[in-house]
Parts: sequence; C-alpha cells; structure tokens
Amino acid sequence: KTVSVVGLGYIGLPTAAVIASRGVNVIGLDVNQKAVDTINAGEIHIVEPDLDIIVRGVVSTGNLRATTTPEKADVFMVAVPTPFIHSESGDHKADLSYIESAAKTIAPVLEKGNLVILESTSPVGATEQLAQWLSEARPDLTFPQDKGDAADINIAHCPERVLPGYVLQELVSNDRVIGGMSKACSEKAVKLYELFVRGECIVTNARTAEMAKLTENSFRDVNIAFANELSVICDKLKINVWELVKLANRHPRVNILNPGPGVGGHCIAVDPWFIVASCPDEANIIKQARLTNDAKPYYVISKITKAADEFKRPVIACLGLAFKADIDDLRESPALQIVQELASKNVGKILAVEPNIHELPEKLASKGVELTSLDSALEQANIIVVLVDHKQFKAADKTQFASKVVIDTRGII
Ligand code: SAJ
Repeated sequence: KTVSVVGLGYIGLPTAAVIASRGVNVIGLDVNQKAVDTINAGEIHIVEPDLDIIVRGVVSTGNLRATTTPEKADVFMVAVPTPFIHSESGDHKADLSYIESAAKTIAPVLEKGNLVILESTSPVGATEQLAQWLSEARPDLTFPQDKGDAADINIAHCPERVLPGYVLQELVSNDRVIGGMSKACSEKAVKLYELFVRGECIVTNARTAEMAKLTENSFRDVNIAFANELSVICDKLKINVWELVKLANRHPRVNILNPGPGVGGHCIAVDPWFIVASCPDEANIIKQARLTNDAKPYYVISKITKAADEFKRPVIACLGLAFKADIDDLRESPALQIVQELASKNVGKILAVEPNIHELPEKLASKGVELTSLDSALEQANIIVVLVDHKQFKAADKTQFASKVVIDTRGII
C-alpha cells in the first residue's frame, strides 16, 4: 500500500512521518520545492519536538519520499491550509483554494479503489465540494455523492486535532472522528487510521465531522473569551482575576480557562469564523467570543500606554512574543501584535525577551525594538509586561519584579 500525503506542513509532515514509521510506503507531495528538498535530505522545515528524529529515520529507510509531482497511490491525505478571506463587509469566509488546487493536482492520478481523505480543518460542506471538484476532473470515475458505497473513489473527512508542541504524541493517542461520505468510505478510512492511532476511531458523516472540529476550537475560543471578559471586569472592580478564577474553579462544575493577552495561533482564532460565515444570524455567542478575544490585545496596549505616561523615560520590557508558552511560533501571536503596535506608537524604549528565538522579526527590529535577555531586561526596564507564560519566566526570581510596574497578562507574577 502507498499513502500520498498532500501538503507537508505542520500537520502533513508529522502525519506522513508517523505513517511511514509503521512501515508503509509514503509519498509526500508539496508545491514548495525547498520543503521537498529539505525533507528528502532527512531534515525538516518546521519546528516540532522530535519530528526531526523521526523524519530522518523514515527518509533513510526509504519509507518517506517527498516530491512536487503527483504520483499514483492507494490513499491520498489532503492536509493543506484553509485560511480565511476578509471580505469588505467585515465577514470572514473560508478560502478553499488550496483544497481546490490539491484536488486538481491529484485528480489525474486517481484510480478506481482509491481513498481520498480531507484532514484540513474545513467549513461544513467542504468535503462534498472536494468530491465535486474531483468528479468534475474525472468524469470517467464514480464518486460517493452519486454512487454511495458502490463508488470507484471513497472520500472522507478526518479532521486533525493535534496540539502544536505535542503533535507526535497526540497524532497517536487522540481519538479520531472519521466522517465518510458513505459507509464504505468510513470503513476504509478507519482501516487506515488504525495503522497508527491508538485512540478510538469514531465514525460519523462528513458534515458532522467538519462541524465537530469547528465546534472543538469554538468551544475553546468561547471559554477563553469568557476568561478575557472576566479579566477586564476584574480590573475595573479592583479584583485579582487569577485569584477569582482559582476560587470559582473550586466549584465541582466550574472550569474557567486562563485569561491572556488575546488568542493566537492558526486555528482557534480562525475556525469559529467558519461557523459564523455559514450561519451569521444564529452564531451570536461564537461571533462575540471572536470579537472579545480580538479586542484583548488593544486593552493590554492601553494599559501599557497608561503606565508609560507615568514615566519620564519609560523602558518597557515585553516578556514573550510567541503565540503561547514554550514554542517558537510567532505567527498570529497577540504578544507580537502588542509589541508591534507599541513600537509604532513611540511610547518609550521597548525591550523584547523571547528565549525561543535568536533574531527579532524585521518588523520589530526596524522599529527599534531590542531583543535581550531576561536579566538585562529586568535590570533596564521600569515597566514589565508579561505576554507569554514561558517556563523561563515562570522560574524567574520574582523579587526582581518588586520595584517595577508589572502588567501581567498571564498571571505568573
Ligand atoms: N489561550 C488562552 N487561555 C487559555 C488557553 C489558551 O489565552 O486558557 C490562548 C493561547 O495562549 C493561544 C491560543 O489561546 O494564544 C490558542 O492556544 P491553544 O493551546 O488553546 O490551542 P492551539 O491553537 O495551539 O491548538 C488548538 C487545539 N484545539 C483545542 O484544544 C480545542 C488543538 O487540539 C487543535 O488541533 C488545533 O487548535 C488545530 O489545529 O485546530
């Protein structure tokens, strides 16, 4: 059996490597020649703990090979980005163009008996749309939307649900939702996932699987929004929100998440919009949670500028730039957004401490932000802003903060 993984990014590459490590022949397909060359050299182009070791292993045994040219396979797993497009009316619509081009790329090599799986987080209906694109490109084959169990090609949606930083563990240990377009599609997909998943494979239809994934991330977004709203309320009422959350969580049926500087990453701040775009008149709480979480960085900025007004020469140390603790991923990071806005406002000297990177992004460096060590920042600054709860910050000697103005968005001081 040969599995082709289409899209070798944060989800596709670990998935390809784990399947290859089970002795399956895996072909990784990507449009990025540089990524393909890197992988074929046994190296990786993304950051994820232990991924380098497993990729080196499966490339050296020949079980994983990357290419930019589509080849025949038994199974095609599509793991391409599904970002959103901002429309002029302020809506956020899902951009399915990567799925469309993946469909057009694999269509010419599809053969009777093949299974196509969509792993990308997608709005409801995207799997049916993928099936439509494939059937338009290959009128000589039959598809489950027309022929059900008797179709030549089987199609399923099996959304990824791994947590960045723990991808290799969660790929294997998490339960999987398997949404086939027919019973035969689901059965075939379960067989594939059982090769490497130790969690349970639970069967449903494609639309429910799509909605399940969006629901998981919206649940988290709504609950973080609740915590973020509480933090703003508590500031106004002069209550320590961290103490409050701890106390309320002592109730057996209350479990409030942590407030923060906003919600980052490529999933939780994106996926709820797919639900809002499908049902704009019904998805009120989900939409409000997005707006509440997106407003939080601006609230933090206003707190910092207010604090800076009290100093003649404000020196602001910003602890953390990543979108969450103990990773080096700065994309879609509220911490980065806050530092960037501060730098363009000219509120004072800005120091950034980010132990997981060696060089500041150009957009910060060009605005005079300085990357420095925690000790040096604590020595120079009169205002300390905690933006990420990295382990190095949690372990710091807290007496060093005593004489400073501290704005702690993560509650670690
Ligand atoms: N955050 C808070 N407070 C909290 C928890 C998180 O402010 O109590 C913030 C984080 O700092 C970060 C953002 O939320 O900025 C998102 O972080 P996260 O750890 O909640 O999630 P991601 O984006 O790294 O991964 C999520 C996961 N989804 C869920 O936990 C429901 C993961 O399982 C998904 O596979 C992933 O999205 C995805 O790919 O969709």
